[in-house]
Amino acid sequence: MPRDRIYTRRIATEGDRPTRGHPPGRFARARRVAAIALALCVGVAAPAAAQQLSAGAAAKAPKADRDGDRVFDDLEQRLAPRARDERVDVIVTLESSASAARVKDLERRVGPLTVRNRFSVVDGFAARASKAQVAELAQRPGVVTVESDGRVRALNQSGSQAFGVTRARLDNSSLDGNRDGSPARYSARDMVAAVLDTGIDARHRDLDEGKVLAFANCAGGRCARRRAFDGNGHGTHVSATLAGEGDALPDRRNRGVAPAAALVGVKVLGADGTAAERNVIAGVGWVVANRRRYGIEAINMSLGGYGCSSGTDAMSRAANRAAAAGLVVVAAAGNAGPERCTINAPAAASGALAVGSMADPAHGGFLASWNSGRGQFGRRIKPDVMGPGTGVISARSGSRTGYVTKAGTSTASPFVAGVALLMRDANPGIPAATIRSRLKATAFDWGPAGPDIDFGWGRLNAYAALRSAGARRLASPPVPPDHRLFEGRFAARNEVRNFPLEVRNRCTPIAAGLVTVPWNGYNVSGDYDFDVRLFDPAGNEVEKGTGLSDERQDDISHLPGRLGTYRLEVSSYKGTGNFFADVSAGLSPSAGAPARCSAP
Ligand SMILES: [Ca+2]
Ligand SMILES: [Ca+2]
Ligand SMILES: [Ca+2]
Ligand SMILES: [Ca+2]
Repeated sequence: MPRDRIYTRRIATEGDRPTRGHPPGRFARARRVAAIALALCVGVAAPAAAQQLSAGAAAKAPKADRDGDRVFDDLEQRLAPRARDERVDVIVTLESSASAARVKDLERRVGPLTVRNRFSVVDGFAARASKAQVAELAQRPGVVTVESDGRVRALNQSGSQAFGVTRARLDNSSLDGNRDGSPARYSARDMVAAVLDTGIDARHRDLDEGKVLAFANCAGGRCARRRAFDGNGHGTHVSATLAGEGDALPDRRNRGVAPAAALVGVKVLGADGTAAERNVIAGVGWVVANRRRYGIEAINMSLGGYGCSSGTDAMSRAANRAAAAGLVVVAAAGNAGPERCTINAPAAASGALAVGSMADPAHGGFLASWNSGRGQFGRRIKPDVMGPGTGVISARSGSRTGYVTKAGTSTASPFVAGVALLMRDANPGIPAATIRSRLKATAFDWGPAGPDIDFGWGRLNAYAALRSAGARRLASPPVPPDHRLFEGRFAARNEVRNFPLEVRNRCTPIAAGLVTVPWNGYNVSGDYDFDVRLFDPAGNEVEKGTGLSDERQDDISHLPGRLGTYRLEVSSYKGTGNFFADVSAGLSPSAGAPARCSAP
């Protein structure tokens, strides 16, 4: 292997990496410290909700009680520096209902608590309690856990066609979420999704005409009905991705996944995109209590707490309760990646479908490097599936016809929730658990064979999911880009592996995502640094990977200029270990080709 050549050329290219396809500021690699600083700068440019992702994830204790003393690690961490009488917001879960009498009885034992709310959807309550009271509460019979009432935030970052929805609706135009006889009218008899978010701007053309059947404001932890509004814009974008009519434009090209479905807005996040966890628990409770009244079939939560969760916390239990009540619960996996164990509640709940994000294969098809995931508690695998989460165009709040492009698992989650609604539209009797399992079983397997901690069960295949749910007339599945997985191991630095790619159509980008395993966190110490480059049939280098600040992943996207054998080169710039590379490309004449592409 020509190690010396590679090494020499590497030095020449340091700090000069292309940034295409990624959020801004992701080109640093020569100086690891600078790279971390840049990650924080990305947060400043993003909405407030996303700012703390990079900064807070590493230090945050998980939502889990690893030592079994009934006090969650996140609360232990929060209480550690505090005095005995200092009070913090907590959530207490109980073996049975948090009746007023039961809470009063606890107060008689541990002293007065400032009770914020008693929950209906889980047995428990939110309160302010001192460090000493937390210790006493954990000893009381009937108390299951005491955890921090932490913050949740909208999971922002900033292609129906590629994920099979467009083709499914071409084959069966009745797959739109309408079930009450008129696509122009909205009612509880239509497919209905509840969107727990910052609100919904129901004056946008894509969300007007009665689409928002009801709106509840749960700010402050108690839900009350009021007129729909969105002081942030996140919830509006999410809502229109799920069910936007698309009529803000004449050709309706930005319509949502289930454009004739109705929505119920549940405002749990403030205008700054954050809120206390108790708001979310209250919001889920409101949806469960009102599901029959408004015909709610699914819940979308493009939000999450900080730090990873074992799925046993109160928000996760609320999600599980909603799933047990028959609702399809879909939650964004989070954008806190690529650190280990970054999926937070409610996506961590076993009853929630945790959605990670990928670029639309037409735009490259790689795993979004900000995905949360990678090794949850025990043997559980999260995320569950990958949806489209880069360059997603959807309604802009505060405008009648405006659109805005966003990215992140926030945008992938409502897409999957929309597909879940269409599965119910095709088969109203299908249980929520079956929808979850079919969405997973029909996904295209990416990454290492079988479910894995990066891609979960794989890339959403909406067409196959709808067919498996019983949707009729789906007889012409779209041909996805060809997918190859290359795996290997480097025993020393500067080793090189080459993988040939016989490209047979020029309409499908060659996209490669190199992932280094075992995962080793931010490579600030330079433990691993593997690189990927692409050479055309003439041997010219046409692309080199856009490694991010984490260095665990290195991506390429290239529209081939010619047919023939391209060469993907993977090399170890630093460190040793295993790697895998997912490649998507047009290795057969028709694979993944957009309908309008006429190149051979
Ligand atoms: Ca503990
Ligand atoms: Ca209707
Ligand atoms: Ca409209
Ligand atoms: Ca896999």
